[in-house]
Amino acid sequence: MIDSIETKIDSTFLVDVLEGLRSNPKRLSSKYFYNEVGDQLFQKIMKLEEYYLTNAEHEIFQSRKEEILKAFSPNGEAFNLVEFGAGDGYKTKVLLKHFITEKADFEYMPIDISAHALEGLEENLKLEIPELKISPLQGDYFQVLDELSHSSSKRNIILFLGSNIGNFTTNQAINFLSQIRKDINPNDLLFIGIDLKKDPDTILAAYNDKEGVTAEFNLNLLRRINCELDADFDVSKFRHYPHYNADTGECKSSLISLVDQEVTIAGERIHLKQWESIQTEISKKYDLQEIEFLAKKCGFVVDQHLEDDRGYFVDSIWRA
Ligand code: AVJ
Repeated sequence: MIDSIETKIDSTFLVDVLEGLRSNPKRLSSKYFYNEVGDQLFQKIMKLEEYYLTNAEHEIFQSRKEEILKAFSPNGEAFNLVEFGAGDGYKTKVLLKHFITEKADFEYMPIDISAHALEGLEENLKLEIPELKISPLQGDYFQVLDELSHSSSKRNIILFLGSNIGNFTTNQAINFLSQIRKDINPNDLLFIGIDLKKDPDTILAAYNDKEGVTAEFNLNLLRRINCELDADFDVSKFRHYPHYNADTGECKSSLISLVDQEVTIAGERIHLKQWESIQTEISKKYDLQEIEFLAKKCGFVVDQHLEDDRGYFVDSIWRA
């Protein structure tokens, strides 16, 4: 009996969820947003008017693609384009198409934990850009990067786009980026997309869209826990609550319990007081000075900042 429960339930997920809900304040990790429904909702978010991040980075790629290729391959040298957490490749395609048109000598290597996501991306790219050399790598970012650094003599350009770095606290970001720095070779580059501090109203709107897609995205985490961890959250008793702290640049999302309630997860009962929150996501915003400090702290040198016209977003090129 116990055996059958254990094989049905992903134990890391369960341990993380229980640990987070036993903590004070309660928390759940945003990395668990992305099941199949979560992936679809995030695709929808990226198309929202309010979610300026995707358009801003797309604009940067569109208007600076020549410069970007020049930075990646100044004299036509071969390179590997290694993308961490590639998603649907909507923005990356702008670069890939340009590089192909310019006959750049490169291979595209999207890395993802999800084999499913990688298969979809590869299929789509093979249709849309048949000339592209693509080698998807399934696994942990650092393991893959470490292997690649030892096995390939070509320059590795690491793409970490879309302000995914924003999901980390400053300390987590420092650890993550320092690990990248440790794993790469001297001639390699990190190309990192970061959302910038701006009018707090603009930021809040991006995480509180009128259609309620972001609210669904956040609440979907509870639905996922219900399905996968045998839990009984009543989603209607929670409210999506994004809040931005201009002092720290942290836009946090939480789920607020609207009533005093009890939830059962894999047999364990968790009590939630009325108005108690569960922290689910941090989407940190930086300014250019903080980005330079972060780069330096992690052992990188900033080569270039590429910003969109409104100054909403930056793609920053760091060298080892
Ligand atoms: C994919 C982590 C960059 O934090 O802006 C979008 C995820 N969350 N809307 C972000 C997200 C709510 C997104 N990142």
